[in-house]
Amino acid sequence: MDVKKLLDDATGEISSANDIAILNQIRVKYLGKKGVITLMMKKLKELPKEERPKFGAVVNEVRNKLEELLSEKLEELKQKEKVERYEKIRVDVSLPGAKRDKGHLHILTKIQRELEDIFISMGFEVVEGPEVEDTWHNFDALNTPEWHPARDTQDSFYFDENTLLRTHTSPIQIRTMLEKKPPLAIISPGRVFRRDYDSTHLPMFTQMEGLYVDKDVTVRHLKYTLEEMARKIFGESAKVRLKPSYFPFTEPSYEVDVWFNGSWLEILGAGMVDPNVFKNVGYDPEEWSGFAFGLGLERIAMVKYGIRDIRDFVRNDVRFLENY
Ligand code: FA5
Repeated sequence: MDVKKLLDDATGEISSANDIAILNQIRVKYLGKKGVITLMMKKLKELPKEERPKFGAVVNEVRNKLEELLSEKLEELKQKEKVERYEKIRVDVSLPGAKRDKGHLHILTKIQRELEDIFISMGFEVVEGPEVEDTWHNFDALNTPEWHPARDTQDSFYFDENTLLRTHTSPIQIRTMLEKKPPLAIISPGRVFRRDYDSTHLPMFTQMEGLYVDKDVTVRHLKYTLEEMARKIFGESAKVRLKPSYFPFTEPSYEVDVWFNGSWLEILGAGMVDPNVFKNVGYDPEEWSGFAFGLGLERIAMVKYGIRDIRDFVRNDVRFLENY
């Protein structure tokens, strides 16, 4: 048996083993129960007596040497596996972190809150009402009977003959007056729906209704309230202009423009509450008077920020939304 060759072979195998499983196979091959060295020890008995001590010593030496090599290699491989494991889970703290985009309120929500603050500071209370409305609250009680042409200009989405998506926030006037005794001052923001769609009209848009009922209310109260709102939203130089208009539920009625950035722009409808509306909710028109208005929130945002196409509000394009 060429012991030197055996040692060389084994040393070569051990040094090229690159994982612990392979190293274990090598250990079994040489030192296991049926391993090369073990078998050599067994052969010892077959040798003549005088050769046994010398051969035994050589085999022992080889076994010790292999054990030493195996355990050195085992340490080395363990170390290597550890490094590899750490490498896999290593975090490079010097890399730039994952940047999360920070969201913010939608421009319309901001305008709505801004307007709410302005009117609350003037003593108005915020109320809300249903988006699915009946024709009585949306039209009839607002002095707009079925035959009235104003019903056509606010064509909407009907569920059945008497139920529709409200076309304006004005039904809130009726709901509030049926519930509260005058004097009162409310605003009511919310979604409204119409069969409209172009660069200045959406099928779903946002209005804010205002209603003030007290004794001896005049157009001057209305104009002052709207001027105050315009100055706070658009700045001290903003001016307000009332133009005669028509709504069935106000008399007289106005369309209201603001002067901003060098031009007049229409942002709302308003007027003095029609005596018939007071009668419909059981208020005595001889005793009570009031004004009402309906603002278009998208239009206010368009004027303030110079937005040309109203459809941008609902396109959900972050490149647009990011600007506000
Ligand atoms: C009304 O809706 C009345 N209810 C307003 C009112 C309330 C008058 C109380 C008197 C007393 P009008 O249809 O004009 O009026 O709409 C009011 C505002 O809503 C408009 O000035 C405009 O700013 C906005 N608006 C109307 N239609 C659309 C639309 N399709 N898309 C976006 N904004 C609209």
